[in-house]
Amino acid sequence: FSRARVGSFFQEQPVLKNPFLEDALLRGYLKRHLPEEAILSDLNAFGERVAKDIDTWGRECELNPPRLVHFDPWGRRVDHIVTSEAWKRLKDLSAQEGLVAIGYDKSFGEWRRVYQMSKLYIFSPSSGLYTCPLAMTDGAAKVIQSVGVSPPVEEAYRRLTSRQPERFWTSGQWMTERQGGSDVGTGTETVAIPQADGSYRLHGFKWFTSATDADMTLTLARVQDRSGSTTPGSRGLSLFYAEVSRDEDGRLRGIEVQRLKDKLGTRQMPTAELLLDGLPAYRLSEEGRGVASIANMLTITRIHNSISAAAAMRRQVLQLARDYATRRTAFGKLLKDHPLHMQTLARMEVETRAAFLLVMDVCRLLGREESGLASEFDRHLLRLLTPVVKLFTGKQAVAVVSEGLESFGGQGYIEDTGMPGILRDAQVLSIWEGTTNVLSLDVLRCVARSSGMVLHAYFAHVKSLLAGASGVSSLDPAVKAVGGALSELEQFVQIAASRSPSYLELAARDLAYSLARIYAGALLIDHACWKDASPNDTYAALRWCEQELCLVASKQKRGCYDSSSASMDAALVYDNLIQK
Ligand code: UCC
Repeated sequence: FSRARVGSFFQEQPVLKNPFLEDALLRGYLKRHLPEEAILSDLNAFGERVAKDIDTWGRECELNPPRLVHFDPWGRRVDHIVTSEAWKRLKDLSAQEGLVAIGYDKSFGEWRRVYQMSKLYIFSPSSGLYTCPLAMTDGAAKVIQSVGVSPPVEEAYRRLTSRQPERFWTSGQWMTERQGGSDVGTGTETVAIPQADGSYRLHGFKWFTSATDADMTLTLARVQDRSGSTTPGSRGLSLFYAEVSRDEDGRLRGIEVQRLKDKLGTRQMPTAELLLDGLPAYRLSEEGRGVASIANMLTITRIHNSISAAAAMRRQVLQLARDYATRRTAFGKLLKDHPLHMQTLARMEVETRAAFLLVMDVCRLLGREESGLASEFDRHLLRLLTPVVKLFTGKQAVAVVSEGLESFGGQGYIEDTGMPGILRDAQVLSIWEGTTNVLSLDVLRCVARSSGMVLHAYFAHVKSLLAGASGVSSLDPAVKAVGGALSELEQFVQIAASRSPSYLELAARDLAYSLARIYAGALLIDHACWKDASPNDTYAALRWCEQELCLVASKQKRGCYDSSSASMDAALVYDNLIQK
């Protein structure tokens, strides 16, 4: 008998280094827009913590997912969601590092959101999905701010934006019910029964409530009148605030946790089905203004979603794949010396840069709005770009992270490297907080509601970014490409304005993608014109602008949005059924 020989070669694993120091674009962007020493050194120190400690905590959350304990040993219903120690540490860390608070700190002026989101960008891939409760916490603080920081939510606002771990609260966002996650207006069945003291009791079933261990929540319900009737549709929905608390017997007040969801990814985070059985709540919006009032929360969570998307791409490409390429030898040389491998990583890098600049621009606009500096023009841009950037980066993240896994060969497919989890988690980014199609339709709606003013602001801003690059000969091909695509888009809009709503609906997704690609091109060009820009910035802009930027124009020419397309699409999808 002898032991099998296992050989002496073991591949070195990729090493996570300080994600702030490793990110040339992040540092360049901040140096350009926010060159405050205190902020840069805070981000540097935080990046060090992420690489040294926090990444391990995030991994621990994946390895020890939450579980639900329904009953105590003596049979009493307790509904305890048991989370890992690391998940709890991440809550304290989030308060200490001001991951929500910075966004509400007026001392950082119009750049408060860029600072906050830069920190979240560094944190996100190591956060064990703690960024999800933070997104909802931030969104809840924003909603409270918009309805007024006064009782009964004054204390909640202070806690949501606190830097003290013992005071810090997180919030849930319980919107989704059984009848649907997208069509909230039709699908919400939860009723709110008025109480003598002006508060309400909520009764209903929430089908998908993320980070259910939150301290409070915002949710939608229909107020019942004296006869027990409610108003159907969106016009019947109001916004409610409720605290998650326990009674003297340790039972959740007015809530039963039915079960935790068994999800493809984001398993670090407790997502539950909740029966609301008399949950005490306060109405925050006027009656019937629930959707409009919670829209502020959706704006914030969609921006967080976009940051997580850009961060997932950055971690795979810059942090891990490029480090691995300096360690792994195949066919006689390191991966970094194979030009085809470098081409693949460079393409991912270009996608990541575009995503980063798109998201940061939305954060810049949000910061301007919140500090009172936004023009009408800025507000229109923010409204249009929020869904565009969310839907676009969500799709990019899935593609780039998937490609990133391949750059590790078979190891990218091995569970305990931690990499498959990044792909699983990325997949949710295009689904929650509004799917790609729902957000494409949101783009159409905001165009219609603003009588086209959001597009007017968009065209004007892209033109001003391009004007800044005139005379920079190295960028000429990119400037021409974006300028040409913008003219095509303007023509498309003129033609589409006279067509039926169904024509626009078929064009909605391509329109959103065109808006994103053109805008990203303009931002990459703008960044490459900055005085301290590098040749790599120029190269990234040129490469991005080589692709088809205005999809919607070429598809329109091919008749893709004509009414015959809709029936042919359906016939193709149901091909075998029609033949029967
Ligand atoms: O809860 C979920 C899981 C939590 C996970 C959290 C993760 C956070 C990310 C973490 C990163 C790591 S998922 C649930 C997500 N659900 C959605 O996102 C809903 C998707 N559906 C939509 O967005 C739809 O477009 C609806 C529900 C908004 C459509 O409803 P309506 O009633 O048909 O909407 P209307 O009629 O278009 O708009 C009603 C009002 C209007 O205001 P007024 O009446 O003043 O004109 C709109 O202008 O709401 C306003 N409004 C908006 N305002 C609607 N959408 C928006 C918007 N996006 N921005 C501003």
